[in-house]
Amino acid sequence: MKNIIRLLALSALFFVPMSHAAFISSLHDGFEGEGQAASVLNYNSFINWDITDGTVDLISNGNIWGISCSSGSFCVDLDGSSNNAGVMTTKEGFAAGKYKVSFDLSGNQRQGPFDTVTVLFGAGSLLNAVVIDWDAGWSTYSFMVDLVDGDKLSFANAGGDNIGAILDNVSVSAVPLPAAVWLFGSGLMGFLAMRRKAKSQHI
Ligand SMILES: [Ca+2]
Ligand SMILES: [Ca+2]
Ligand SMILES: [Ca+2]
Repeated sequence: MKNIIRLLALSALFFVPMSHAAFISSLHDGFEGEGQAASVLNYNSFINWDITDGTVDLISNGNIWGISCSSGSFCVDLDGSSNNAGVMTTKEGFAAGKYKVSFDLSGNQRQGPFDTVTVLFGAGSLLNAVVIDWDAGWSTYSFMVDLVDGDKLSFANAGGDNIGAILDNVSVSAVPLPAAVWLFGSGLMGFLAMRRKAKSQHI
């Protein structure tokens, strides 16, 4: 009986890592799936994002403000329409590991001088603070990051003049282990199999 209890306690220990399944390992969002017909000011119903402070605007490509998205029909003005620029944070946390993060950002396309966008992971690990001129065209920004379990990605435009940098095509992908590691792993397995075979021939 004692052994069974011990076994149960041990298996409970082994099952702890299963909770990692709650974390995601990729996110690709060009804001095309929100199901809106036009721009929505102070939009707060994103599929993949919580607005954890202030507001952002969902922008329809070529709207009355003449804002062009990087691709597709929708993108996001990171400074909404409430005089309090938003903080956009992924709803889900990412599983620990190495990731490639990229996103498209343009200037606010309306008035000078510039906007500053802070890109963060987790509890304040700064990925970058992008200073972007109002008339800067679309650029893709890419980074490699090491994440711990539960890290969330967030974007925050400084200020609150309702005119923020424009975000599109956010992509976060886990970077697979280098092929060399797999080769080494299968080589090791082959070696062990050979050893096992050699051993059995001795008997
Ligand atoms: Ca888009
Ligand atoms: Ca706005
Ligand atoms: Ca601004």
